[in-house]
Amino acid sequence: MIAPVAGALMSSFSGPDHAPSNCIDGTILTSCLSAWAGDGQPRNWLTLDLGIATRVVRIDVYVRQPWAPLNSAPIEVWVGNLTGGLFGGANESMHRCGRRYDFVESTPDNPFTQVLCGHLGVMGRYVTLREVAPRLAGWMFLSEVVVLSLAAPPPTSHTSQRPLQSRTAALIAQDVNDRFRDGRPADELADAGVLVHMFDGGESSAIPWQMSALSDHVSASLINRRNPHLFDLNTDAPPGAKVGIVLAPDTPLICLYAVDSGTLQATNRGCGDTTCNLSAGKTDACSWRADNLKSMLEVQPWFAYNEVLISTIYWDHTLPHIIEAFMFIDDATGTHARASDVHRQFVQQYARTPAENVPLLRFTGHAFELV
Ligand SMILES: [Ca+2]
Repeated sequence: MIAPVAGALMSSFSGPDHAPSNCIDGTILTSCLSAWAGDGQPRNWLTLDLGIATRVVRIDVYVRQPWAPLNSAPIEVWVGNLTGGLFGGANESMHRCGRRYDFVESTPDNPFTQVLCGHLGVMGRYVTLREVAPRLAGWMFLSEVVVLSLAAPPPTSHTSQRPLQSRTAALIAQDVNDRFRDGRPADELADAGVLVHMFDGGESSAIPWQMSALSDHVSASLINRRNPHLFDLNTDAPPGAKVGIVLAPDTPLICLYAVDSGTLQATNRGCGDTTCNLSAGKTDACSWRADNLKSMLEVQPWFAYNEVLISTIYWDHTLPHIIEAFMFIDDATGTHARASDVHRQFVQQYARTPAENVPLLRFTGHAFELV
């Protein structure tokens, strides 16, 4: 699970646009950058404060911004109870995860670098990335650092010690159809309907269910029987384009638009700068807060699809859980074949895990049929 981060400190930073908080703000499009350090200067470092001692199993590092300077020295990742970068290599309260890294820039098929801390993880309140010494003059540049911890242990009651039974494909299809049939304007996602991301070119080419990290948000639509409209690339869609993913009903949303708002270039993780409210009555020039789902659905035009935004970083780090089903709209040549191909790849990837039950569904506009 993603560990909450309470704050970040850096040895120095080059200005307010590159503050250390930019490396923990949930978007890969903002970065933290140290001030220039000359030859012989202390090495640069970035420390994340997790607030409490946490068992860290993995740290994922995004480096993305084509104009920016590359890191000028290899970087080590440490977990423990000390803040800052001045601890000694043999300090018993700090433990290094992985090796020394020359973090490379995020690419569509390799959005981040994984730093592993072993199967059991490493306990610590602080995660520090620091340059190796000795070093030459240069910068330290990172875009986002995500800390993964072991999931909290289950409560120790007799009933919770039984392993969770994974749902069968038929049961998942039934759950999706129940939510579609009963969906209505409501603030809880599971009460409002079914969340669907239609493939729109933002996916990784090598792994179609992984986002490419070219954007910090992913677009989806919340549909139900009352309003089943979906983004589908319309008539110019190539064969097989009308394929999508049904997202888990616990997926957190960033913000909401009552119509397609072309958010790709919008600031503030796609949410823009104007927040909707009921008295303004606007439907397209503003975004609704995620906890105003009911209001957004109430103003959504009956003939249009809505646009709901999800964090790319959340998506990356909750695979395969975020994927409840694959789906397709069977009205274009090759769509069923393309969907089957993606679904087969996914099931092979997650064989012998609960995710191997993720079904493929045909969406008719009225229901999801198990294929
Ligand atoms: Ca960032």
